[in-house]
Amino acid sequence: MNVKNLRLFFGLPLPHRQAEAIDRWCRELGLDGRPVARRNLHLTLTFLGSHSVERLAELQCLGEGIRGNAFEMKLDRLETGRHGLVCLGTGQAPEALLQLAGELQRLLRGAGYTLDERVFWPHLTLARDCRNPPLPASVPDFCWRAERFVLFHSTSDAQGTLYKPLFHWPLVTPER
Ligand code: 2AM
Repeated sequence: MNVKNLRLFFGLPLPHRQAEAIDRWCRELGLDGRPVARRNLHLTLTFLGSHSVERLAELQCLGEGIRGNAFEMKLDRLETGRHGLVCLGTGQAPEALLQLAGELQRLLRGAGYTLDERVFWPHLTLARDCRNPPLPASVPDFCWRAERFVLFHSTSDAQGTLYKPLFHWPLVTPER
């Protein structure tokens, strides 16, 4: 394993209760692909790819420089994507989420990172490589207050994939 290079992404972690509820709901979909483990459920803000450990200090500073607002993250749609991806999406992406993802991308590009050119698509992946469409027994209706964002390190070994939080930063509730 190359320990000098880390596969990294910024994302929103899920509170334990929501992860449990989503996992329970997902099991009832009878998906035939590779499910995302409950401990790894998250919403990606921006994916960085593999970078040297030496860049972590710079990424920590970059995260610290972001003043994002907290928001209600609603997941109320079942969506599908490329390569048999099944995920939860949102009917209305909060402005603060779009601002956070946009600000991260702007700062990262400014620091020389090459990012995905596709338009930001807020989604929480449930499973990959599904061949048959999911058959939901109920409409998804999940919501939590996003109060922090995280830099994750994605690791894989014989035990499976684990997204380890490296640093986290608060999202603040604006005063009225
Ligand atoms: P996905 O859920 O749409 O598959 C960790 O791998 C996270 O980063 C996943 O949520 C994954 O998105 C996202 N990710 C992985 N590879 C990516 C890529 N090449 N471009 C954008 N996002 C990626």
